[in-house]
Amino acid sequence: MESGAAGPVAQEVLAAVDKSVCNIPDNVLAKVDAKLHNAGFHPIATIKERIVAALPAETVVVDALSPVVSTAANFDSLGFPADHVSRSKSDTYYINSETVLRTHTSAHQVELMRAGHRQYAVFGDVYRRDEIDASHYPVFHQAEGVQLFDKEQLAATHDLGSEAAIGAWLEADLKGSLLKVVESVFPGELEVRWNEDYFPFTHPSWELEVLYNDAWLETLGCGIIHPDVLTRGLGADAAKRSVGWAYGLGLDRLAMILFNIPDVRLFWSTDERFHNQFTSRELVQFKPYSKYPPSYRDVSFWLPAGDGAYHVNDFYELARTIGGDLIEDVALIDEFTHPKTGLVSHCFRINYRSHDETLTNEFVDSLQHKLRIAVVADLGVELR
Ligand code: FA5
Ligand code: MG
Repeated sequence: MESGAAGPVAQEVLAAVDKSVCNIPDNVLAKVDAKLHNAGFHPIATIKERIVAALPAETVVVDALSPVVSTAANFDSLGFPADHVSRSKSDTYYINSETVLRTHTSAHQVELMRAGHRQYAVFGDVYRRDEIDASHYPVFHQAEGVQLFDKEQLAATHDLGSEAAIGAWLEADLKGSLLKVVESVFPGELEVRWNEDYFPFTHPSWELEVLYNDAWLETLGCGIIHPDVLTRGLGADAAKRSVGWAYGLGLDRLAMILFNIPDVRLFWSTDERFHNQFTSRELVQFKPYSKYPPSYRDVSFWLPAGDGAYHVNDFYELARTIGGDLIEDVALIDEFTHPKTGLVSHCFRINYRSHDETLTNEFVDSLQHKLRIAVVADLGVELR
C-alpha cells in the first residue's frame, strides 16, 4: 500500500496498518476520503438530501463518522458469531486484526445508543470485498435508520395489550416508515416487494426489493432490533423497557434507479459529462454520453488444493486492482472438477469497457496479460 493518499481517513488507516494483515488495495484506499454522500451535487449526495427531507423532523442526522471501526463494533456488538463468513478476509477489508473498514453503517448502532440517541439516521461510505458487476462496487454508501420506543408508553398510546401486539405494531411502523421514505424519494410509480431476511442483530428481519429494468433489485435490509443489541447499547434495565427497529438502505442502488444510472462505476467517474448532468439537483434521467464497445477476455486456471487457499473474491479483487474501473463485470462462466486429480478449475470472463473512451485491443491485451501473471503470483493458481 502506498502512502501517497493524503486525506484524514487514509492517514488514519495508514497509521493503524499491520502489513501482515492488511488487505486494502490502493484503489480502495484512494476512495476512503471521497465521501460522495457529502459531495455537493453528486447523485449520492442528492439521494441523501431526499432521504433526509423524508425523515421525521426529530431524526438526528449523523454523516461524518469515520469508516475505520473495530471488529467489536462492526461484528461483536451486533452478535455476529465468531465464525461468521462476513468476518473473513475474503469478505472484509482489514487494517489490522482488530480494525476494519466498516462493512455496514450498523457498526455504529451500539455506539450511538450509548451516546443516548433514540431516533437517528447515519449516512456513510461502507466497504466490502464482493463480486464485480453493474450493481456491486467495493465502496458503496448506506443510510442506517434506528428508532427506539419505550414499551410502556407505546402500549399505552397505541392500546397494545401484549408483546405480540407490540411486535405487530413495530413491524407495521417500520415498513410504513420505510415505504414513506422510498415513496418520497421516488415520486413515480414503483413496484416493491418484501421478503423475509436474516441478520444476527434483528429479529424478525426483512429486505425490500424494487423492480428495476425488469429485475428485482435489493435495496435495503431491516428488522426489529435484537434484545442483546439493546442491552449492549442501553444497559440491561433500560433495554428491558425498550423496543426498536432499524434499517440499512443502499444509497448507490437507489441513485441508480432514480437517475437511471446503469453502472455503479459511473459514481466514481471524474468525467464532466457525467457530473454536469446532475448540477441542478433535479430528478433528471441520466443520458449516456457514450457507449463504447465491450471487450471480453477469458482466463481459466486450476485452483490451489486445500480449503481456504483460494476464494473467488480474491480473484475479483485482483481484477479490480489491475483493471480498475475499466472492468465492467467479471463472471464465473465455468467451474469444473477434474475426474482423476479432483482439482477444480475456474473460468472467468472479464468485460473490459470504459465509460470515457474506446479501449484498444492492444491495451486490453496488456491488462489481461498483467492479470494472468498476477493470478499465478498472488493466488497460487495454475493457468490452463
Ligand atoms: C446490511 O448491511 C445491514 N446492515 C442492513 C440492516 C441494518 C439490517 C439495520 C437490519 C437492521 P445488506 O448486506 O443486505 O444489509 O446491505 C444493505 C443494502 O446495501 C443492500 O440492500 C443493498 O442495497 C446495499 N448493498 C449491499 N452490498 C452492496 C454492494 N456491493 N454495492 C452496492 N450496494 C450494496
Ligand atoms: Mg441483503
